[in-house]
Amino acid sequence: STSNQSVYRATTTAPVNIAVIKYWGKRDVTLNLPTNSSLSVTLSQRSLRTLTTASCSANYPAEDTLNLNGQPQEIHPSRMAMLPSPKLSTLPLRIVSENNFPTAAGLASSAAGFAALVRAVADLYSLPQSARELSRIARQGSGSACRSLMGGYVAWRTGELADGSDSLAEEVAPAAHWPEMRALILVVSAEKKDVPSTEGMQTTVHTSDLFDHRAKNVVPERMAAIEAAIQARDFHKFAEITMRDSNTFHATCLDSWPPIFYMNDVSRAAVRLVHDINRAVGRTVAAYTFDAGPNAVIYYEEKDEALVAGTVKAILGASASGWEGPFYEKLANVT
Ligand code: 2P0
Repeated sequence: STSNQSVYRATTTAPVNIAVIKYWGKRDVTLNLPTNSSLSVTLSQRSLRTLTTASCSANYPAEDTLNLNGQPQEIHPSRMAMLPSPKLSTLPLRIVSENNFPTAAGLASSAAGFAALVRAVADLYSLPQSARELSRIARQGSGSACRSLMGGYVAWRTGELADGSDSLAEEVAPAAHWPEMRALILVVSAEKKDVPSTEGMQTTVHTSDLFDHRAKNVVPERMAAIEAAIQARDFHKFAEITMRDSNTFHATCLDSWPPIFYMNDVSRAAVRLVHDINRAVGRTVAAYTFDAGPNAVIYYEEKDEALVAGTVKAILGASASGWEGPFYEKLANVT
C-alpha cells in the first residue's frame, strides 16, 4: 500500500564538548554512572559538529543500520536499547551520521555522535523530551555525550541514586555568559593507537590509588571552584583549575597498572609553551587540557587571541614540532 512506501525522517546536529574537569571512571558500568562529576565547555557547531539523520521505513531491509562518515558500523544492541523508545515503531531504523571534522584527527567524536543520535531518534518518534531527559539517555551510550545536549558551560553530576536517574547534565552558564572564551585545538600528526576510554578508565578504577583520592578529595572542591570562576568570569582561576585537573587526570593514568600514556613529547611541548607564555605575559592568558589522547585544547579569551594563538602557531606550527598545522582556528565561539 502507499503508506508502506513512506520514509519517516528526522535530522539534527550536536556539538563537541571539551571537559575542564575530567570524567574518568565508572561506579556502574551497565548504567554508565561516573565516579566523579565533570564539567565541560561546548564548542561552536560552526567548527565541530555531528550531523545525524534517523529514518525508518517499511521499505528498508529488516536490520537496523548505522553509518558513520560513509562507513557501515556494527550495531551494539545494548546501545540501541537505550535509545528513546525505538521499538514503539516496528519499522527498520536507518541512522546516518557525519562529522564536519576529520575523524582521523583523533578528536573525541563519540560525545557529539551519541548526543546527535539520541536527539535524532527522539525527534523521529516525535517524543518531546527536554535536554535534561535526553542527556540522561545519551549518558548510557557514552558518558561524555550527556554534556553535548546543552550549550555553554555544562556540568554532569554523578547523582546519588542507584538507578542513575539523577546522573545527568545541567547547564552551569550559557555561552553568552562568557562570550570571549575561545579554544584552539592542536592536533598531533603521527598518532598512535590509544587505549580506548572505556577500557582505560576501568584499568584506572581497579589499579590506581591516586584515582580514589582524586574522585573523593580533589574533584568535589574543583567542581565548586571552577563553577564559581565561571560565574565570575575569572579566567585566571578557570585556567589554573583546568590545567591542574588535566594534569591530575593524566597522573591517575600514569598511576594505573600497567600505566596508561595519553600525552606524548609533543603534548608536553604544548604544556611548557603555555606555562612559558603565561610567565612571560605576567598573567594567565592560556590554559591547556588533554583528553584520552595527545591532542591539546588551549582555552583563552578573545582579547588575547594574537598573543596566545599567534605564539602557539608561530612556535608549534613549525612542521618539525610534530603538530599538524594550522589547527582549527577561533574554535570556541561557544554556542
Ligand atoms: C571527558 N573523557 O570528561 C573525559 C576526559 C576522556 C578524558 O569522557 O565509556 O567516550 O563511553 O562513557 O565518554 C571519554 O570517555 O567514555 C571521556 P564512555 P567516553 O570528556
